[in-house]
Amino acid sequence: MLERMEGAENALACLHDEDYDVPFNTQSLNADGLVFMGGRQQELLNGEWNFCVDLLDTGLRQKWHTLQPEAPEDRSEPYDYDPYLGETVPVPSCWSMLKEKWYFFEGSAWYTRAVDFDGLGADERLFLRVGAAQYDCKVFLNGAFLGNHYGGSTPFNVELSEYIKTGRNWLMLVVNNTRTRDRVPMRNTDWFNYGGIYRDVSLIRTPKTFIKDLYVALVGDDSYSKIAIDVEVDGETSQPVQVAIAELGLTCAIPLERDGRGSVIIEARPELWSPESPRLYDVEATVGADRVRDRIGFRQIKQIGEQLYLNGESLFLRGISVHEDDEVHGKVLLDSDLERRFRHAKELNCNFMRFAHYPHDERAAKMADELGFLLWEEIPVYWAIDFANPATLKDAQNQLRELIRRDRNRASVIIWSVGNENPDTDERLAFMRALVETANSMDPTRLTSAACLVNHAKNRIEDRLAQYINVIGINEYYGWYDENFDDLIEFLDNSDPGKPVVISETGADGYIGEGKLESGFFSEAYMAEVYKKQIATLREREFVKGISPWILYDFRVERRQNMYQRGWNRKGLIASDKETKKQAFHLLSAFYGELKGKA
Ligand code: GCB
Repeated sequence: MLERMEGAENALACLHDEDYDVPFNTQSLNADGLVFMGGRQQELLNGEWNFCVDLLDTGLRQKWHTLQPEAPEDRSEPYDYDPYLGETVPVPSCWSMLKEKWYFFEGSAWYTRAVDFDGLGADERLFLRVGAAQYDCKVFLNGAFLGNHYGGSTPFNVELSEYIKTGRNWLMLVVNNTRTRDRVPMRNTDWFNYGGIYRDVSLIRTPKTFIKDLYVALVGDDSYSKIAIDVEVDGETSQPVQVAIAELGLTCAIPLERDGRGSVIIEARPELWSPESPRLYDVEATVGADRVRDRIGFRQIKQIGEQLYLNGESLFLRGISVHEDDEVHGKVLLDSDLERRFRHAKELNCNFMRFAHYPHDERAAKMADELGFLLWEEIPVYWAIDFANPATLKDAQNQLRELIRRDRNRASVIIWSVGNENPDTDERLAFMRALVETANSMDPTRLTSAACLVNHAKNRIEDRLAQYINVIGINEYYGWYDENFDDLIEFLDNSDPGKPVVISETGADGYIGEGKLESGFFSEAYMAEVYKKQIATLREREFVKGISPWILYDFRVERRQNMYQRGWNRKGLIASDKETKKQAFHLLSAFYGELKGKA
């Protein structure tokens, strides 16, 4: 617990201390702390929280977390904010969407709420889980600093067991969305920098000894008859972990090493998961009083030369890219929004989606598992990351590990992407290789990729990272940023990638609102023309094993302000209302329909 200095002493010290945030910028909450969630009860802490924007970080300077919840008239000193009284906001939400004056706000904001707790049993532990807070989140309970998390799109846990009291507790989260050069993403992006706690916050009770991680996957050769199960247990036990897949008539006991980890490979013949037949199995694991569950599909994804195979059958990815963005809710993803996203992807005849440019809500991959979509998941290593900075690598690696731990039981996820449009420098190569190694070591059952830039100097596919990844993503905008469309033909002719290429982006802006144009850049007609040409050209190329055009819906962004954009990227096949389809939607749907018919 950080001591609070009294009155004038504190008021003065906090004005002169520019290292006020050093004790709190610990990045201490990381992937190693994640608690496996499948089948666990959560007590949601969503709802109204006290709230205050804090542009100058006055709160950390004055140590607002140490303020007692006294009545205003009982205070022994003046203070500049009262965490216990005043304005409230809903959690989850993005503050940018709540008030016009907060729209562009970037800085810290304080969230405070009471947690009335009925006590912890003798054999219990308690964890706080935050689904996502953009970008940096510091956690305080009853005045004690419990840790700090970096990364705006992945979940994190904090153990509260030693700090929670029976009765009333005060939980404070300080969330900061300042864009800086060393973060992941860095300060320049082509999507909106929403701020806030925008996914669920909850409490989780576990037994003293609990299953911290469970990873189940089909492995081995083409007989599709081996399932690997890895478990990790936190706490003392001499018992093995029992795992059952009832529908396969399978049970096994996994003995644990000293570090609490154990693994087995068992013989099994599951029906394979695929987009056409998204078969999932209930998997249950128990140790002592702890029990977790997951619904898991078994499938094999493989890259050989320029080919992709799903369960041994050659695969073409009929995809679409999608952001997590909404006109009204910002980054908060409603179930109805998610359902609509998949409905539109089905209408497009897709079997694949690229979740750009950061980890999406975990419900999305679960739904893809159920509905039968293949996914590309990604971390926001976007554009000019500070590749030479070890702290930046640590942050990127942590986000990747959190994502993989969160989603590696999802059959839908076939690709981990480690970045987007990064320049081919030595520093970037070392940085990205480290990420690829992390992905491969945590999850050898999936492919790696990155959305690479066109090598404009040579107009061909050439990127040193290509030798380390399985699938070469290429973002190409021939017909838009590269106005000479025929250069695409030359680009493809010049290339000999030796690996499958997924056109991870292509497209054009098409504005269909008031004042729309009938032809030329930003017109719907021009956008459709680009799609026609792209489709006609890309379909002819053997090494192109998938396409995920940019993008399903128009999305909000600060950096685009011409009169057809007005703060929006208009490359959506559907406008920002998520209803109005542009011509290009129908073109892509017809093309994918034809491919689907042939498959
Ligand atoms: C890109 C980026 C994407 C942008 C898109 C565009 O290459 O990867 O984030 O939004 O182009 O519209 O320019």
